[in-house]
Amino acid sequence: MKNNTLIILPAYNEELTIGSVVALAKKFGDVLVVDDGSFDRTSQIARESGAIVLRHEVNKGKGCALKTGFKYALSKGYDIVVCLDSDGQHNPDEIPLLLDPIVKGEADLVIGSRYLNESKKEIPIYRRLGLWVLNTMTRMAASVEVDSQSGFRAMNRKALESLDLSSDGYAIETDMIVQASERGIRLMEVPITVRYDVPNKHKKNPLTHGFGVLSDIVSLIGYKRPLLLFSILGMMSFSIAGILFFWALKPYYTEGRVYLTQIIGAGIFTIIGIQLFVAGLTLNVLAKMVRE
Ligand SMILES: Nc1nc2c(ncn2[C@@H]2O[C@H](COP(=O)(O)OP(=O)(O)O)[C@@H](O)[C@H]2O)c(=O)[nH]1
Ligand SMILES: [Mg+2]
Repeated sequence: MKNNTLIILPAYNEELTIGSVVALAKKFGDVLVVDDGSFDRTSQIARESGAIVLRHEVNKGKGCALKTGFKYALSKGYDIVVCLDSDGQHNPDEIPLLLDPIVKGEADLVIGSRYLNESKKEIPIYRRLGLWVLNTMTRMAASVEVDSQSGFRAMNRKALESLDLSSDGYAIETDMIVQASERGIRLMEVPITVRYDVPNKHKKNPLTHGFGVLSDIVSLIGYKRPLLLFSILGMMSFSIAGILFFWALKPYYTEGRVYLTQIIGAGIFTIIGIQLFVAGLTLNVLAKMVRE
């Protein structure tokens, strides 16, 4: 091992960009490409460019690829890991920006953020909306406001050792933040740039990607803070009940009658709301018992 830094590049069918990302990244440490069952020449080009390559025979997801990388870093004794996307959206020349606070001992986990500079203007509008939802959900789960979906990150060994990540897909980004906030890992953000003019910048359709991450984050919140999640769902149910109730009563003053269907609807949503609250309370007690 010549370096104490391992740069981990999760890659799925990135033959167009992997070579240049590896070439630029290797100035800053050893480079590990985790080829996650690509069916193009990702592994071959990564190896030719000077990266260590680990390959999953079948596609297991970005989170799983990162975990393979983290395990490798721990087993080989690296002090620092950096993760970035291998599709060319992140600029490897910005790696030192993320390393700096770690080397200086100011943070354990550094996240490259698109929101701290002009970079956020580059984010397409439809993505901004989705990112806002995911950032808000992450804030609910971890009580920190960050660019939660950014894959450009650096971590020291302390952070690496204390994370025990369960997510296999893109939700790993939020999972890391939630655990960091629970385990006393010092988190910091630094501004980075993100390019949106690269060929295969998104592997997945934005809608399925967004909803996939959202449902994973909701289950993370359900697991970490069940009372919060179920209270919100309960309140939503009560709000619907309230609207139906007013709708049902409206004709009472003018015509002296009420809408029966809306009354029944309001009753059903009230019952659902109460059940959600009870479920939240029960799960909260269970979650506490499990943690103790
Ligand atoms: N290992 C692995 N990497 C993946 C997978 N899906 C995406 N990636 C990598 O994760 C990074 C980000 O994925 P991308 O689809 O560009 O995410 P987006 O830019 O947020 O839409 C890229 O480097 C991809 O090659 C996967 O299933 N496995
Ligand atoms: Mg991308």
